[in-house]
Amino acid sequence: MDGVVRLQRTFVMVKPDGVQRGLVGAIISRLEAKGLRLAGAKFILIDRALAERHYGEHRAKPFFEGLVSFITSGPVLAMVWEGDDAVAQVRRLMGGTDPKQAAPGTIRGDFGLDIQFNVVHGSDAPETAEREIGLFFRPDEIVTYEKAMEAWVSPRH
Ligand code: 3AN
Repeated sequence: MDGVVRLQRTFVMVKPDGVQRGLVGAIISRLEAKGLRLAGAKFILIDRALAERHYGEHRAKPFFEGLVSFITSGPVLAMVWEGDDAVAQVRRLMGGTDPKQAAPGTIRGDFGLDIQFNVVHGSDAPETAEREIGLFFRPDEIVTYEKAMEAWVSPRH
């Protein structure tokens, strides 16, 4: 990396399969251990309208219907995480979209076998993160605070 600190927010969701399989704690642990900071969370059932907005870019894809019915099939944990380069760092921790190809050590690489039941979602770019956070959270539901350990994670903040 270039050593530049980019404080970012990203949207992360434990999908219905991750909730049903009891992986919520394990996923949160990995993001916390990395040094990212939880800034918002809600445990919800996504309705069809929100699912279609969230996955709007995939509307024309053959897997769109399946994706919408999967993401509305059970509760999810929607979260906002922040930290230096948070968007890309969460993507690296999650691993590739297809758990069969995702590297061991990543969330999907360690916990999944199916491209749709891939346990977790994370925004793919800062602009996407802003849009997705706006779909799921009101501004007053995002908590701004500091954690004492942060000077030991990102000393140049
Ligand atoms: P990512 O979640 O890694 O950003 P996207 O944005 O390409 O991946 O896809 C969104 C979601 O659509 C994925 N998380 C996955 O659940 C589902 N998906 C992507 N490609 C396929 C596919 N070929 N078949 C079924 N589901 C898919």
